[in-house]
Amino acid sequence: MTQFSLPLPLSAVRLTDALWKRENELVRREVIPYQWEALNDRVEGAAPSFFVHNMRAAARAAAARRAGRFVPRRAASGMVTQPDGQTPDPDTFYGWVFQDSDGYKWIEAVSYQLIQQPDEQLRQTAQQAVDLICAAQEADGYLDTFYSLTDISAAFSNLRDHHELYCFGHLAEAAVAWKEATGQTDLLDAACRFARCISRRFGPNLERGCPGHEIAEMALFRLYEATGDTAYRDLSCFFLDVRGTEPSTFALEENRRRAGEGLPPLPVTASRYAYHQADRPVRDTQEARGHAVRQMYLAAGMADEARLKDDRPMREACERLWRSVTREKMYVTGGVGATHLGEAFSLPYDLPSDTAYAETCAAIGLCFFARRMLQLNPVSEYADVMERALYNAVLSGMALDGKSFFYVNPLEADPLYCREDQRLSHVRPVRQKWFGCACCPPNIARFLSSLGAYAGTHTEDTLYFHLYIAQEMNVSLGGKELRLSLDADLTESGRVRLTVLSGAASGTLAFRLPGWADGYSLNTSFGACEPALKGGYLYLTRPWQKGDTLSFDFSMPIRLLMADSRVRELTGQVCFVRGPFVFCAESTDNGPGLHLLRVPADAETHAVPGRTEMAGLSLPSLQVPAFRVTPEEDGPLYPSAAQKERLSPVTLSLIPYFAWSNRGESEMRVWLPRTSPESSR
Ligand code: FUB
Ligand code: ZN
Repeated sequence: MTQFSLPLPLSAVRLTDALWKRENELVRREVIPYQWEALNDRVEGAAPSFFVHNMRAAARAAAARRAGRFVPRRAASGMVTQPDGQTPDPDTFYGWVFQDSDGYKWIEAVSYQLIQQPDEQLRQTAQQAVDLICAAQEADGYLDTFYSLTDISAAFSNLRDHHELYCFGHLAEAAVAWKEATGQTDLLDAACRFARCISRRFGPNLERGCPGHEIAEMALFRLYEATGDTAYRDLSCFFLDVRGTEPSTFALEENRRRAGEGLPPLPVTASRYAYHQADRPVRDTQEARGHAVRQMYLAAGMADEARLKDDRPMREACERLWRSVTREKMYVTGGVGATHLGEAFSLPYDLPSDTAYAETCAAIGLCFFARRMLQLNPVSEYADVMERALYNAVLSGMALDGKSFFYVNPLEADPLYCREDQRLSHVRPVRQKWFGCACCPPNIARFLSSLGAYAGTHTEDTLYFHLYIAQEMNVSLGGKELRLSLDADLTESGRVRLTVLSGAASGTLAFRLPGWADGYSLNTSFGACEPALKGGYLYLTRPWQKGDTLSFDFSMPIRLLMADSRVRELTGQVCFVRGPFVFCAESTDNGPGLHLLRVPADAETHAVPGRTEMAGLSLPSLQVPAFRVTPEEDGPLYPSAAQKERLSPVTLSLIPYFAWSNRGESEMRVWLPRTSPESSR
């Protein structure tokens, strides 16, 4: 059996990184308390969540059913904002069908924080949520407030659209994390009861069905790895195996609903369900398609299956999916999902900057997928992409003060057009406090709180450093314990220093040679050594002991990138990157009309790195000699192409993309037009 690597447990890692420690603490200090208020609908001016409301109502309904009392069917209310003076009905379900998942993600985030730092008050607050969830569980283990409060007899009748299995997945993720953090099994028992309830209905000799919005797949594998109960693994394999097979389970359930309404059946061919990644068996996947978050979560589940079952065809499908995403459908920021129509992947190379969707959750999903690909095969490309998404498309999702969030992460925004142009109605040029559909904010909270589990993975005798996030860690190498310190600050430079703080062990430390580095130098306390290079990792095998140090200096040049010539929207445009950071221009620094800026082809050689302060954080910045076009007043709309643009020299100030829109409303552009060779100066 191939030896695959596992993430370091969060309890073994302590972040010390200037950027990520701050973000982690921001989540703990600002985001988690704020989100608890949001889940309780106590944030003025923010869209209500209804998580606590729905759970309380479902707990009453479940108690009534347990006591044998009749609970009438009720209509749900789609109301997500409360008109003045209107009090929600205490027994009505409000919001989206997946509202439960917001609270589950919050508990998961709290759990990761508690693992890193015990906090009795926070634990007690989270316990309130856990108790509420347990009380809302039906006697048979079913747990979904939408159906509990509307028509429980219709449970599992619309897996395609109604997210019960999605909510289950988030519950299971939260439950495992809560158990790891507190040692308590209350939520885990609830998740396992719900899993058993699902597996009494769906399975090889039972009803065919699979999640309309994936996540249950990876969550069931996690439940299996946490409990050792193979039933959860097998249920996940069943969901993966049945997906995309004929006749389509989504079509069959739709026809059952149609029959109830006296409507004729629709064709039952799977090909209708590409949006749900269910148009073909998952092992035949050729391309990333449909809803981007669903596709990324499915990919993560597939990669888990490939690891846990050593399933070659599944692994090859993951590799094809990876290539499709990262070679054809990913923004330079690591954002994925180019169209707001269905929050979905678009055609290959269709990557518009201003109408981009690039949902924060989808970038998080790409990180889930990348980490799992690294577990299967430590190849630096996976870590390069994970890092790109993390430092750019994920981090942009949260304001520097942790108080507001982006759902959509465009690469170009003009507040005027965002307001006036209906085609951009999905793009917000400033982060929002909360959303009626609030999937992203708690997802960032749980992901950033668990970051320690993404930087490194290990096998019995090898520790892989995938991300250079400064941290201290306890690891076992060849059965012996080591305490290590990794020092790095990628906002400054590519210098990375590893120190053995205590212990002695023999084995391999494998360091990623980052894609952004031109080369590296290595100094060690134990003399010259020549690491072996494989798959973009530098392998050093030796006996390690207290006091050993090694320092890599990965060069971190400023680079000017252009897009593949098949990306229609980016013809003639360039962007700046340095290390893991993609840079952008804001009108706050560069004046309005960013499209009038012109970047010379040799700009990278003249660009100068610097620092800028924002919200108490010192960030990297770039100063770049460039030009600005002066438009022809009263000129024709379409002058002769022989006419040269009138250019004036300017110095561009660029900031990291993730930090845009932290100083009030501003125009922003990642991709900037190049000067044409004929331009006059
Ligand atoms: O459907 C649940 C979540 O809400 C999805 O992951 C997001 O894309 C949003 O639709
Ligand atoms: Zn989201």
